[in-house]
Parts: sequence; C-alpha cells; structure tokens
Amino acid sequence: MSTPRIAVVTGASSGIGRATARALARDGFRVIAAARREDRIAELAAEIGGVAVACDVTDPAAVARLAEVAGPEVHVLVNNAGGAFGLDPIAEADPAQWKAMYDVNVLGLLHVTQALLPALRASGDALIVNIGSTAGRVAYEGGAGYTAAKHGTKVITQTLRLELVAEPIRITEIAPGMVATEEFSAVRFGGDQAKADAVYAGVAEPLVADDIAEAISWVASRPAHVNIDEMVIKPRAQAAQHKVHRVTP
Ligand code: 8X3
Repeated sequence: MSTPRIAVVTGASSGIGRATARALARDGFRVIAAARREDRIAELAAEIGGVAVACDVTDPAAVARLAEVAGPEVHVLVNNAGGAFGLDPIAEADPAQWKAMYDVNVLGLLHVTQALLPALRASGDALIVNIGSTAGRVAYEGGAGYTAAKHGTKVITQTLRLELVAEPIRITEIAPGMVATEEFSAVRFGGDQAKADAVYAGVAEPLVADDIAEAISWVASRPAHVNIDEMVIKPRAQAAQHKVHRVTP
C-alpha cells in the first residue's frame, strides 16, 4: 500500500474547514484536522480516519506542534481558520475586534504557512489553499476590519506565489461569498442568532460549506503543473456583495 498524501486543514472544527477535511479524506488524503476545539476535531478525525491536533493558529507554539504532528512531508495545506468579528462602522468600531481579525486571518495564516513550508517543499508537489472572501475584493459598510483582513489574505496569497515560483508548491485563493455555515455570522454578531439569521433571510439557496469543499477538492486534484490562482464563488442569488436576491414570504 502506498503512503497516503497528507493534508492539513486549519479551522477544521466546523463549516468550510470541516467539510474540506471530509472531502479531502474521501479523496484519499490523510487529513490532519486542526482547530481550537479539541472535542470537535477528535470526533471528526475518528470519522474520517485522520488526526486531530488542538491548535490556535494565533499561537506560534501550538502551530509548531501542528507542524511536528504533520511530519516531514505535507502535500496540501488549507489555511481556513479565520473569521469576522463585528459589523460596526469605522467611527464606532472596536479596535480589539480589528486586532483579533488581523491576528487570525493574517498572522495565523503566516504562522501556519511558515511552520509547514519545509514539509510542503519536501513533498515535491504541494498545494496551499488560502480561504479568502469576496470581502477581499470589495468594500462594504461596517465591514472594514474584516475586508482589510481578507484583502490581506488575497495579497499574501499573490505574494507567496511570486516568492515560491521556483518551487514545487502551487498556491490558490478561494474567495467565497455568502456561505451559510452554522457559525460564521453567529460569531460575527457575538452569538446574536437573530442578527446572524437575518444575513441569509429570504435567500433561497446560499452556498453551503460542501460547495466550497468540492472546489478545494477539485483544485487539489489538478495535475502538478496546473495552478488555479483564485476562485470567487458566490450563490446564484448574490450577483454582487450588495446585490442579493431575497424572497419575502
Ligand atoms: C464572508 C463574506 O459577505 O460576510 O467571507 O463578507 S461576507
């Protein structure tokens, strides 16, 4: 039996991360599922025959442990851990929320990428997928802290592609629009479920986490010479950030 290829997925405890871990395991990868909530990833790892690593991507020591568990060769890294905190206009925004968004969406991605680069190189054929957002393409009211961080994800991805051009590592950014996951909007609104539900109100079919996971699975199954630079994925009902078709009951 050949040794399975290794995929590391951060933020694997729910949403896009969990769906991606499942999809890559189905595709034959041995998946290292990383997230802060150990109980959730332990359950996931048991389900998919993978490995759970408790890891807060903003903590370099935890990330170093993740790299240790991942081992000397890693073929796919999905930098998915991230999130939005708050939706306040700049005039009233809480700097602590902005700092937290920068920490997880930007510095977290940096820590994990730096820690795993040697193993990605060593694999001889690797892929890094950074989960960006349509928020990394446009501006919207109340979104500046998050859009700034996700614009960061986009340019970090572009920069890494330039810097690693001579290496056997492909680099992709997946930029989802409206994805209805159990936690993204609830976290953004500090657990206010009514506000979270309002985001998707009347949208017949927002994307679901599996839609994004399938795109990642496809990107990861391209031949080694094919680099998918970026994919912007929105539900049919979202023509643009502000142009969402809603059906009122
Ligand atoms: C999520 C998209 O519209 O909430 O990354 O900024 S949005």
